[in-house]
Amino acid sequence: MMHVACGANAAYMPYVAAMLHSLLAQPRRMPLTVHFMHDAQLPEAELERLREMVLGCGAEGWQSHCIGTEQLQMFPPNRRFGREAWYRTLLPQLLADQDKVLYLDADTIVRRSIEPLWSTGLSDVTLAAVVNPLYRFMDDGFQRALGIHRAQDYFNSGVLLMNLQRWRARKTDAALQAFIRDHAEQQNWPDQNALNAVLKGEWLMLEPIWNAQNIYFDLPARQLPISARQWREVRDNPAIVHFIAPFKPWDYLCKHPYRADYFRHSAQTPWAGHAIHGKSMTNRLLRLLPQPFMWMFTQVFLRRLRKRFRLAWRHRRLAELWQ
Ligand SMILES: [Mn+2]
Repeated sequence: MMHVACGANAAYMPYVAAMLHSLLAQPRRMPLTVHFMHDAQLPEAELERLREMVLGCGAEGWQSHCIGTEQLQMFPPNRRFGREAWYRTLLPQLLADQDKVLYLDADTIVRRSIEPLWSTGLSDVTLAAVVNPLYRFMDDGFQRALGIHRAQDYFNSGVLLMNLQRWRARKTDAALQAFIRDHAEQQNWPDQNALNAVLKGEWLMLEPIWNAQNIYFDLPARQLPISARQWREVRDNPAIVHFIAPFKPWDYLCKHPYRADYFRHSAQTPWAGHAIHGKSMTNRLLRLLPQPFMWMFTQVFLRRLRKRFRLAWRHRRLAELWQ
């Protein structure tokens, strides 16, 4: 039995449904159980809709796990990420009878059978994951603070093949709690940084096709810590596409090469036809720019501009006070 876990809040139900639809649309020989993590705020009817869809799509098993606030208490709040980001770290406890689980973020789409991934050997590692390279304009100081000095030593936590038995045996929960306690400050990627810090040297590097992050489509091979062969494969035929920030398929500004895959699956879920975000006049113009420029423009340039305006405005106020 393959065990696949994911989680969502009410706002993310349409997206996690599309992900699960894509997962169940792939050919497979092994039976599969879906583990869905949510909180008590999720309406019962929404949960039931997802359960019906998953079983209707042919999953052999369905288990929902309601996460109580007490289970999330130790996790610090974050400006960008909800506490749902920490759900994946609860899997070793939640699936106490299982040895292995494949965790998938709600913002992924599966395009090929996951059976080769599922059968990856994990005998000497706590998990398997794909490298998360950084763009050049990003500050990698946070990685050095975590004790990570090479680009290929930092993994993305959106797709995790977890060795639950080893996690429990090596008391990874305790190590994670200690890290969180000692690093209460805001982290750019909270759960991902914690996992990378705690599992240094304890994880197996997967082929990039299993977690095709935007950067693999944005940059040439020579700027990435992967081979030319891996670069071609991940772009031509990714097995799991991961729609990283800032633009998700449901954002008007998204120009991801595999965006259509998301909509093809979304259209076959009970949440079909959900709203597209950010269809404003400014964004209509912005969308004409090539994607990396759009990215830079909204994430770096606009922010700086806003900051400058706010400062200028404050200076004026001060000047007025002096008069
Ligand atoms: Mn994600």
